[in-house]
Amino acid sequence: MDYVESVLASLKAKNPNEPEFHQAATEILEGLRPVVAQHPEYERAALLERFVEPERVVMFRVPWVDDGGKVHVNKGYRVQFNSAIGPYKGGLRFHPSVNLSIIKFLGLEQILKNSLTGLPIGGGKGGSDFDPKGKSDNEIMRFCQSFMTELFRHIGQDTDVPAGDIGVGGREVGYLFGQYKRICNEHVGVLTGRGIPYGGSLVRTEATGYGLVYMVEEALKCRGDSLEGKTVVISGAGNVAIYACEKAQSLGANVVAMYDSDGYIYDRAGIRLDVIKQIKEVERLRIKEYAARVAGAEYHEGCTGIWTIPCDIALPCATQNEIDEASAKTLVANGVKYVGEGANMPTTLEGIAVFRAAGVVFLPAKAANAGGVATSALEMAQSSQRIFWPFEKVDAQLKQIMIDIYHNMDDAASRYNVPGNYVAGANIAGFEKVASAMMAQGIV
Ligand code: NDP
Ligand code: 2IT
Repeated sequence: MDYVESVLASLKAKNPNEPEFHQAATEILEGLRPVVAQHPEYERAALLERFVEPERVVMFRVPWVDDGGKVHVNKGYRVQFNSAIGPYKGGLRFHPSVNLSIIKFLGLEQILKNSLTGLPIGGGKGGSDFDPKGKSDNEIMRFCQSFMTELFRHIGQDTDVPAGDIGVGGREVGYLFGQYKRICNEHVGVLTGRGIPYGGSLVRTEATGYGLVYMVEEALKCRGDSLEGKTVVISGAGNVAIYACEKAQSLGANVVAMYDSDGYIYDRAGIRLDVIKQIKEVERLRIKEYAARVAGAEYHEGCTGIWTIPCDIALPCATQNEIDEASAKTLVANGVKYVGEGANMPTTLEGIAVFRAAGVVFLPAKAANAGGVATSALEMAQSSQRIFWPFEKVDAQLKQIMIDIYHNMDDAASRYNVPGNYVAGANIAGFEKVASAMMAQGIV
């Protein structure tokens, strides 16, 4: 058993029933094998064992009262995974599927993603099994207030800075920030994704989706191609999906399909994003509504059918494991050339193997969706300087960061003799900085 295998075996034995965490750790550590081989000192320092063990895990009760006066109890989590290169940074996810395994996989990914941005942010993630769907504004507010009434003692602008993720957008960040400020009496950048009037950054709303498309654009450009005229399928209809669609369309692509967790819409004429925004951002309805409002659009129940639609570029932007081996094979058979992961770990390990074998340009999540957290770090910079940058300045920085990440992972893959393997390249490029910071800081 080599070092990587023994760390993975021990991780699985010590953390049973955490399949998503095992999956993320396997993908990461397998890619780091050549780095570990060049650095025998890492094994003596138990660097990988420390890397996969969170510095701190906080789990708490979140009681709240619904509009009818009934009390509910949810689980709250914050995993403070790694602070070697900066304060813990990462989103909060509110979704009924949330458990410790999911928060730990997201936190582990976040360490390397945040390192790839080139900005000084460590890795963390949190959330709750609370389901925001169908809740009134007041219920959402009371839940957020209760969640923050415990979380506040664990976070801080120089300690841990949460943000949004699935089920946590501008509205939720607003309620969370209001309660933090009320308890701590501090108006500081303790959360990112805040509204513009109270310290948010322009472009943060668009950043993950825009950043994803900036990276796809760079990958195309390096191969003498562009987005112009390309057929694109995007899964999800939330924050990441909507702004990926907006940027892809503005660069000349034809986005033909999107979904929510009930089913997908297929509109050969090109998605009407104004209609999607109205349905999803304003009215908070189901995507099915799109077919009722746009002539010629089809609605199909269920999600996986979206991957049977022929496309040049697939952008999974909903959730983990949405593209399995079978869907990957269908995409390849239908001629997909590029896959850019907007969601975190949307492709299974078997699906990634299919894309690699077929020579698909595969841009892994921790690189491709890093634009969101990168812009969060730009929000932190503005908050601490108490200044406010214009849209164009933040957008230009975001674009440059995405281009740099692309070339850093491409270079790392080549340096370690796996050219074009961006899964390994992103893991290596992200890990190098974290590893040297951890080694320099001693056994902590
Ligand atoms: P949103 O809550 O805004 O949107 C999520 C979308 O995905 C919704 O359309 C939702 O459908 C769908 N979805 C969620 N869970 C499932 C599921 N189990 N099956 C099918 N569809 C599902 O979240 P975001 O857009 O912010 O996040 C999407 C992904 O991007 C996540 O993986 C997140 O971790 C990742 N990400 C987000 C960043 C950000 O800045 N927001 C940054 C980097 C990554 P429905 O409404 O029906 O549930
Ligand atoms: O997965 C992610 O990178 C996010 N949800 C964004 C985290 C952040 O701190 O902006």
